[in-house]
Amino acid sequence: MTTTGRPLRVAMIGYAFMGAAHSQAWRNVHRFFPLELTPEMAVLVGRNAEAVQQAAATFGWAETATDWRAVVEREDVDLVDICTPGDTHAEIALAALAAGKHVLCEKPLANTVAEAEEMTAAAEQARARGVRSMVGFSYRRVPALALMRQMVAEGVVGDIRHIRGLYLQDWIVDPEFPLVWRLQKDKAGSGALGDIGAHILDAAEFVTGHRITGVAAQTETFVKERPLPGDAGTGLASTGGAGTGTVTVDDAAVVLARTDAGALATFEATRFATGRKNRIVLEVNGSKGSLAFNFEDMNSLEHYDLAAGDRAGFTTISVTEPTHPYLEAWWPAGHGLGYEHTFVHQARDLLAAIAAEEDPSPSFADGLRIQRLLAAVEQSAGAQAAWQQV
Ligand code: SOE
Repeated sequence: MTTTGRPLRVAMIGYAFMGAAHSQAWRNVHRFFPLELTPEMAVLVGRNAEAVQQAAATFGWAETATDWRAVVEREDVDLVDICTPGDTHAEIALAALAAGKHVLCEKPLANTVAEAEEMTAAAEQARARGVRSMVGFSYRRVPALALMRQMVAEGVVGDIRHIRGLYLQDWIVDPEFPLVWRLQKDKAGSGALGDIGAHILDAAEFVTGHRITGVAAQTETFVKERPLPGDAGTGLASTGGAGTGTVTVDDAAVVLARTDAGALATFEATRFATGRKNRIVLEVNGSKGSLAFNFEDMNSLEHYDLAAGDRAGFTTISVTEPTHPYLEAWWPAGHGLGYEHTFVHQARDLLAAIAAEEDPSPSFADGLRIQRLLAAVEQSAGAQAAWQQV
């Protein structure tokens, strides 16, 4: 489907993994979903002129720039898409909102609660002028997780007793993996906790409608010194023998939590789950049954219905029907979607909200909630308050 909607000119800042995923979304969203607004990939911004020009040619951006401050002020830019490390989210979002630009900001919203509060206040002032903003918790847009949320809201599992969330990766198990920006607190804000723990905390609240009211946590940094990247820390794997540096973030976080609706929850976010590449599990156990999602089988959702008595068992719902969230735009039943489709769905929901003059979800205020949870986890882990030595 090719729409001829009103143009919405996008400037994207940053062009690494998230830049690639967001570019794919801007290229395709209006060719699969009927939209009043058609995104134009106007400007790609990066510090290195030659590298950003190469990325723009690869991803399909019309123009490049190296000064984001000038770009966010341009009259011919309508939306700023922030795909940079967390240490620049606040300054870019604040400038873009002040310039009247809609903003999509990657997760976590910021590196600190204070920054997230400032961004949320600015977003709420901007919305009074019709300026919209969203934070990029993209996993909410996996059809199976959106269906899980619908089924919980319908009461399918009854009262939720347990919420169990895992986000398992293993990309830094090798101690020789260099000290990239995600391992530096001043750039990333935290480690596995903010990078992938934020996703599973958000997904748990999104799916259940519960709000986490308290946490007790432990974090660990297993490898404390790493080779410095050979390219001044921009993140590429080559070390070039430039010496070593101290890892200043967590490698793993484990969290106990309680929710405002009486559930007991556990969350694990780690980059040391050897063999688990991007395993995201969310399971809820309730008084009427259970629902379980595993991103490694992202087009399926498991459902256990207590009412089935001695015929009960976890059944597998194939979340590929056109009646399932987002699926009407894609392939016939059984063909399935991938990680990249969640970003197309995110762009669709953002563009639809802007066109309808509504507030996109998740909002910066939702991002601030998660930022406060991250801070509480770090505070608990640091205080060791609830931990009884054995
Ligand atoms: C790295 O852990 C990462 O790229 C995260 O930053 C993304 O949010 C996640 O979707 C995939 O893994």
